[in-house]
Amino acid sequence: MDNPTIAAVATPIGRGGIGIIRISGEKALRIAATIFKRSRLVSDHNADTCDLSFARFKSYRLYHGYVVDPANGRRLDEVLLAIMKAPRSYTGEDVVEIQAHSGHVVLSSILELVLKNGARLAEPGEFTKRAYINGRIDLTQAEAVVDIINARTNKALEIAFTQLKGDMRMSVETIRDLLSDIFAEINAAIDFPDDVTENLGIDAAIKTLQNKVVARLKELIERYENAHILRDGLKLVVVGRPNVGKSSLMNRLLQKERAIVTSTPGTTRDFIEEPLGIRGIPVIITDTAGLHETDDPVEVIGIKKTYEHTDLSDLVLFMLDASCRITEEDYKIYERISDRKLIIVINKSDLVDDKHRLDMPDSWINIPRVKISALYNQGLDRLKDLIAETSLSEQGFDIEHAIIPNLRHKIALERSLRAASSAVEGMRMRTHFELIAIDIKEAMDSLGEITGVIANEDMLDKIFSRFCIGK
Ligand SMILES: Nc1nc2c(ncn2[C@@H]2O[C@H](COP(=O)(O)OP(=O)(O)O)[C@@H](O)[C@H]2O)c(=O)[nH]1
Ligand SMILES: [Mg+2]
Repeated sequence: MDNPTIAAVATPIGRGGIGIIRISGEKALRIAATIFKRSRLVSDHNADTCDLSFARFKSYRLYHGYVVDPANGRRLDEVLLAIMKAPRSYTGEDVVEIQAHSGHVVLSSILELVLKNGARLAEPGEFTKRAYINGRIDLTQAEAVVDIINARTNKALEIAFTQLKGDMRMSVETIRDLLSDIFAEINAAIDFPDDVTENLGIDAAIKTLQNKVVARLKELIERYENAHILRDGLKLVVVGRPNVGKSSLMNRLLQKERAIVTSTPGTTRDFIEEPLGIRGIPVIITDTAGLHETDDPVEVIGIKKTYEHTDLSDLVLFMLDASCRITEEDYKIYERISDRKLIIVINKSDLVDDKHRLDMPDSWINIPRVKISALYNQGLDRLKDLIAETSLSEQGFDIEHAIIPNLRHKIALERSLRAASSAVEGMRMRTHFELIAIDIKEAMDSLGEITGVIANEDMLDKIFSRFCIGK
């Protein structure tokens, strides 16, 4: 059979209130009927049990009973069985969920029994992949499922939920439909080149392309640029010479002693990464080895890694020490990171009085800066505001329209935009309709990759490999 019935434990492994085993496919109901005995009297634990033929299961019903190994009649657990018949289920196939007690042994033995009776173990994301293949959801919605599971802030969750509702799909499909209409017109023009209304039609098509396709694509791409960190997280790196207080700041922000703080320079030799939320933005913060000239081979590696991190970061906190002058090392560090988005963090401000000003070169004037004391927890709120302001652009985040493309969508949108722009250019120049048609098709297909009407195995593997087993 080319579409086997699949099963997996759908809840995290470990001890807990309930654990769920999910089964999906043609044989799901049959398997359930084989290993499940329904209780006659719900309230009585020693109640009689009875068989229930799979044909008598009703959709959207919960059945109370026992998982019983048909080979020896042994009861494995007392469970609730949830039945969701095709096509109105998560996967679009018959789905059975066995709600058992959650414990490693009980769940694995029930799963084993299910597998012995005709299912095979599901791959990560396979339930959701089936939902996509059966047309229950499109690819953007499948991706949203992972995003919801991985969401670290309320905003990330909101973006994911908007996408799960299908808002991303709708906006992409609307653009694709427009392109599709134009594609049909162009093809008609290819077939009937002498049509007198041709010029009129082309001008209208140019207008539609510009106002409703190109403009909308640009807007979506901009949304990615402006707000993708709300969904993907902000990569924040703290750099500075040894002993300025980088690890102290990291610990303050995390509100725990994560990094070792000492008065001996060179304590942090490796980088430390931790997730946290700042003003609703999911952040990955990296504490790094102090940057300075050194012969210590471990430190040299640490410093090389620090720069690898800053090169990949969205925002760098460049830390200085308020209590001493800017040093040669500070300048060298600045040279190396000046192309990044920066905030100057002047630490140890508790050691100087309020009026004290650190002498900085003119070229640093326009860099946002904040005075803090990591030791005494001062200025941290201002720093957090600044991080949020600097990393989100003016337009920022429009709560009403939480449609934010992910990187995969953005790349496809850009390809579509290039092709659509080229089509506009071609129409203006009245180039061959055949060439224009190729561009329009390319613009359509790129959008099709976002929703998955056009997909290849590689792309699907990449998307579904992000899932966990049982989802
Ligand atoms: N007075 C003062 N000392 C600080 C402050 N932040 C850190 N320190 C001290 O500076 C030393 C080096 O701190 P650490 O966080 O390890 O610096 P790193 O090498 O940049 O990671 C430690 O003794 C800290 O207690 C601050 O805001 N004020
Ligand atoms: Mg340190």
